[in-house]
Amino acid sequence: MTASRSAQTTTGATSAIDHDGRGVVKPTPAEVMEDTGSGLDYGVRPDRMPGLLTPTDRFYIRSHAPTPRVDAATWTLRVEGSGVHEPVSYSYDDLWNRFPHVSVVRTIECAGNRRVLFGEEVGRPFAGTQWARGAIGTAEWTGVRLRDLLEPAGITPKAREVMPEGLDEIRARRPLPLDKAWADDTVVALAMNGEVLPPDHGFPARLVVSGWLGAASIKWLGRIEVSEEPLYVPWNTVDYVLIGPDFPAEGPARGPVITELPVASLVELPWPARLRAEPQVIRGRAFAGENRVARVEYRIDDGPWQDAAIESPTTPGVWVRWQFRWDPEPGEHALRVRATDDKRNTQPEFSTRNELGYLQTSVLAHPVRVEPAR
Ligand SMILES: Nc1nc2c(c(=O)[nH]1)N[C@H]1C(S)=C(S)[C@@H](COP(=O)(O)O)O[C@H]1N2
Ligand SMILES: [Mo]
Repeated sequence: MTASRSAQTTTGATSAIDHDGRGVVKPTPAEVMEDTGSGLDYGVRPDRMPGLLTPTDRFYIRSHAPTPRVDAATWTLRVEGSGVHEPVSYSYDDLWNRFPHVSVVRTIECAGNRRVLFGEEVGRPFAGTQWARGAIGTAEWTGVRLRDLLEPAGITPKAREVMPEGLDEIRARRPLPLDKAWADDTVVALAMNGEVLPPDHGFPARLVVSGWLGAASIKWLGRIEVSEEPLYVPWNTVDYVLIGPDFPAEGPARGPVITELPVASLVELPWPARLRAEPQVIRGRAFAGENRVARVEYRIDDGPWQDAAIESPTTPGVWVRWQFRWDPEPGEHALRVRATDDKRNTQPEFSTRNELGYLQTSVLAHPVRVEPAR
């Protein structure tokens, strides 16, 4: 990185902002990523997703503060709080060598994904990161089960919440209930797609919380608090909660806390799309949080809903790939896709209104212009 400005934080982590005002480390070329304009947040281009796994070079980045540079040699991960008998501390080496490793393929999606489209749906833009459709990605995460790191501290019978905390400037943190912390696929990841975790995605260690909003998957872990009392922090009281007339405050929280993500889908074409009037395959993804995607349907203009073929395993916590064949007529078209999960939840006609513009899930009319075939 050239001409960088660095700030030392109390943890020994350093954060850097480059001369273009970017707070991220990896290159984010426009050929594969969409710049939201915040200097920190970049989405993947939906038409540049080659496989089930999102290559790390284009995996979306959502960071509330610049990527901290953490020295793994001196880094420790501490487990403490009222819910443990004896605090413990692990080194980077401990995580690599003292524990069994698991690898899980899991999708991470930001609760604010598609916020720009949500704004168009309600006729007024939302504040917050200006996501189009790219705040979602799937990787193979390798590391240690969270519960394997908690158990040695001795969990008290009254322990109820587990709160991972990041080493970034804002100390990002958000509690999980004990049962989610104990899940087989709640993992402290050290590697992503077979490579050591890159700085922007949480080096040296990040949490991966399957099927939940991305904000639960805390990056740059430094501390894990286990508590016998409920914990209230910004990310479960004023951010990442549903705020609005339909949602009464819940204690210190301005509304219900967002946890698992509802079913939604994505077409792997630019928005708007331009196609030739010739037979072709239209591809996309659907994701249902902790549920399985059961069905994906598409509709061209006012035509009937038809089934798309699901081309990958339907696993909770992982998106599926779908496709269908289309021989479009020249002209302007609206392509609609609607996914349904195994609990019979279907994408609705309207997203659930909320002040911060989270959870856009309504069926989108994807604009497609078809040019005559040559
Ligand atoms: N420490 C820390 N962890 C964090 C964040 C953050 O700003 N700081 N952002 C969260 C949010 S809102 C999302 S959507 C995911 C994004 O993960 P990614 O940047 O690896 O795609 O990380 C989560 N973990
Ligand atoms: Mo997010």
